[in-house]
Amino acid sequence: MILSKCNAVITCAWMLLSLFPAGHALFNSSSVQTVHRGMSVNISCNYQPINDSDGLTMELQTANSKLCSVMKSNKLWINQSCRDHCRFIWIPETVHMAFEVSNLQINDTGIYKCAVSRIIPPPSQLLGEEETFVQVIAQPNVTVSHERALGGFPTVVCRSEGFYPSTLEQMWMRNGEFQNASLTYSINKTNPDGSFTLHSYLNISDCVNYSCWVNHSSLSQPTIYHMSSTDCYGNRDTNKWIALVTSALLILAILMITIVCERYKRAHHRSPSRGAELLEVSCAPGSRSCPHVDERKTRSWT
Ligand SMILES: *[C@@H]1O[C@H](CO)[C@@H](O)[C@H](O)[C@H]1NC(C)=O
Ligand SMILES: *[C@@H]1O[C@H](CO)[C@@H](O)[C@H](O)[C@H]1NC(C)=O
Ligand SMILES: *[C@@H]1O[C@H](CO)[C@@H](O)[C@H](O)[C@H]1NC(C)=O
Ligand SMILES: *[C@@H]1O[C@H](CO)[C@@H](O)[C@H](O)[C@H]1NC(C)=O
Ligand SMILES: *[C@@H]1O[C@H](CO)[C@@H](O)[C@H](O)[C@H]1NC(C)=O
Ligand SMILES: *[C@@H]1O[C@H](CO)[C@@H](O)[C@H](O)[C@H]1NC(C)=O
Ligand SMILES: *[C@@H]1O[C@H](CO)[C@@H](O)[C@H](O)[C@H]1NC(C)=O
Ligand SMILES: *[C@@H]1O[C@H](CO)[C@@H](O)[C@H](O)[C@H]1NC(C)=O
Ligand SMILES: *[C@@H]1O[C@H](CO)[C@@H](O)[C@H](O)[C@H]1NC(C)=O
Ligand SMILES: *[C@@H]1O[C@H](CO)[C@@H](O)[C@H](O)[C@H]1NC(C)=O
Ligand SMILES: CC(=O)N[C@H]1CO[C@H](CO)[C@@H](O)[C@@H]1O
Repeated sequence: MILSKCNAVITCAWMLLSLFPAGHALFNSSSVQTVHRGMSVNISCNYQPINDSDGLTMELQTANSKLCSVMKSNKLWINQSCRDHCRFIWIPETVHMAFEVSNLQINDTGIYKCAVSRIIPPPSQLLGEEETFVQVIAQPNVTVSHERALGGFPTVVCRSEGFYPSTLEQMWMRNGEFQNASLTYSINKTNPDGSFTLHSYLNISDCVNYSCWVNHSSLSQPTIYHMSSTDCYGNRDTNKWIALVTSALLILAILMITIVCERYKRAHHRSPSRGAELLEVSCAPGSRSCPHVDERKTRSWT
């Protein structure tokens, strides 16, 4: 469906060209194209046909595969084969031929070659080829957060994930001033899709404005990611609350054990044989500290 439409467009375009005088330029050059992941690139074939009646083939190749090839015969473009995400572009106004490769992924980085050959009349002859280096880049996804720490000040973590190529600068700033890099601990890893991830840890000793400065070729300029200081205090408050609630519950438990034990101790004084049995039953499942608490409380209260 798409191919037949394409075929019609190409044919139509070629017919349009026939109305224009054909150029004589025949040259090659090398160039670099930098493209964000998921975007498209046009690989130009810097060749302009000399003779309408020539039979030509145009091919888009990478180091290890043929992505697309188109043939012109009898003034018609015949689709031969194009892989997914590849198509032939023909602009009659500028007599421009190119291949478009869309939805580029990190592993699509490499050299692309467009080659034009004449097959009719024989012998076949390479008329021109152009190499383009396509550099796919991927932006880091940056997050700044605290690692939970019970008591004391936490560690702050800056995570730059899924970037490509691997060169990335990541630095910590404290109140707007760069921190000495020797204080930072970093982990660098490769993701399954070929992108990279960099985590930087910084032990902090105060709750001020910490931010993460990141620079990468995919960013138009270095970017600073902030972490609010209230966040830091918030975490410490949470820790304090956890500690407070835990202590309160512990004290309550000790008090209850003490009261229960005290009650049975008194019962034991009144009726020794029955009391001893009851004390054993009530204290055994509670804790080993029961008789200890019992003794201490007895001492302090009497
Ligand atoms: C054109 O391509 C040929 C062979 O690939 C190479 O030797 C030549 O230097 C290229 N010319 C330019 C201007 O790039
Ligand atoms: C490639 O060329 C086509 C036709 O000129 C144009 O529509 C498209 O936007 C171009 N794509 C890129 C990525 O430049
Ligand atoms: C184009 O090719 C045809 C057949 O191969 C030939 O007769 C004709 O002279 C050529 N024209 C030009 C301008 O080279
Ligand atoms: C960035 O990472 C966060 C957390 O892992 C995720 O929710 C989000 O979708 C990511 N954003 C992009 C653009 O990948
Ligand atoms: C991460 O590791 C790769 C491969 O080992 C390396 O090329 C790159 O420079 C490292 N990046 C950083 C920011 O350390
Ligand atoms: C970073 O710390 C190291 C060791 O503590 C020190 O030698 C170096 O001068 C410091 N660098 C800066 C820029 O403060
Ligand atoms: C940060 O603290 C942890 C544990 O307290 C320690 O193991 C680590 O070496 C510290 N890192 C730096 C860069 O000081
Ligand atoms: C390239 O990467 C994409 C997505 O990351 C994956 O779907 C595809 O299989 C990879 N291609 C090759 C040849 O490894
Ligand atoms: C932290 O830095 C941000 C951005 O520069 C600023 O908006 C905020 O007021 C600062 N907070 C404190 C507590 O200094
Ligand atoms: C940021 O990175 C780009 C490319 O990686 C580089 O050209 C630029 O000088 C860097 N900027 C700063 C401020 O380091
Ligand atoms: C030579 C060739 O592969 N031609 C194909 C062009 O596209 C149409 C429509 O997809 C096919 O039917 C042809 O076989």
